[in-house]
Amino acid sequence: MRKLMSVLLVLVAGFGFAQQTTAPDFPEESTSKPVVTEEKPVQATGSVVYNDGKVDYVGANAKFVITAEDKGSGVKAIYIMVDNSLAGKYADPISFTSEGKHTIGYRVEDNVGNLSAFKMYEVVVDLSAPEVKIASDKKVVALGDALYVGRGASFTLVANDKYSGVKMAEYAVGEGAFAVYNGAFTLPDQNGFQTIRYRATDNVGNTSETKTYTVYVDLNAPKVSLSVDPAAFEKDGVKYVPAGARVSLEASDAETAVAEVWYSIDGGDYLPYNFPIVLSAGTHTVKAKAVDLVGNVSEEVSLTLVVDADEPTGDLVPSQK
Ligand SMILES: [Ca+2]
Ligand SMILES: [Ca+2]
Ligand SMILES: [Ca+2]
Repeated sequence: MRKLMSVLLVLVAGFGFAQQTTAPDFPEESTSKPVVTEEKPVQATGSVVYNDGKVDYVGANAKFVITAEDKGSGVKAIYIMVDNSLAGKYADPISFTSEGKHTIGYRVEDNVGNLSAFKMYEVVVDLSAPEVKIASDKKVVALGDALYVGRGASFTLVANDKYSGVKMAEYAVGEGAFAVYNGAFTLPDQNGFQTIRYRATDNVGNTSETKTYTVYVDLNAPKVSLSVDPAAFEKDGVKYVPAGARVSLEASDAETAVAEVWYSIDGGDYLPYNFPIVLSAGTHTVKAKAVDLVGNVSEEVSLTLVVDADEPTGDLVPSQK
């Protein structure tokens, strides 16, 4: 008993457990050792096992089986420590209920009292699926409950996993089947609501809930028009207006809204439009374009007017009749 107590003290000191009071046997190493079988004496079963080159990762329901052999007298017992607590003789497969890193220490005794070296097995239990997010390279605008994006937008998935790491992300467009995500993807060139479903799976097989992302693809630029008040008088294809006439720009967008309206006079720089434009006398060309909330730019429209500021003249000519 005295010997056993000193063994326990050594062990407790060795593993840094000062509060262990009722520890079971965990004998010291001795010569003429039994061996734990193979390179990996602790085998995980009941789950996908992923090794990142350093440590095993397992999913839910994993159990750990320890096997040992002895050439002479035969294996008497395998002594184990689970998560650094003495756990007595190994009998049934070991399991863990909490996520994160766990350890199984073990030592084998043969039937004549020889002990193997103490070995430690580390495993990370991963019970949670990756988090996955979707993003677009183009501006996505929220209007009411809906999201809108312009022509040519591409989408990326970003997945993160706490323990075993992301094995893959997948996505499906519309009613299509899931495909493995390999980089940015685009949606079909169809105006209207489109749906992307996406999910991610970690290296031990935890798959996230499938998320749905619905976005309105706005392929259409705003419509923009120019008008003048008072209305032009047209003669021989030329539009005449009086001095002080005001040129107005109107723009509308069927899907989202107009974000910006621009105008240019006589080929000058485009300027933001705020108020109706009053032109000086002579011939002028006003051009306009508009941009919707998701960046679609309209075609340019133009209006050429002659501002007739000259008062008419009249002579009274006596009639010969
Ligand atoms: Ca032996
Ligand atoms: Ca995970
Ligand atoms: Ca639009």
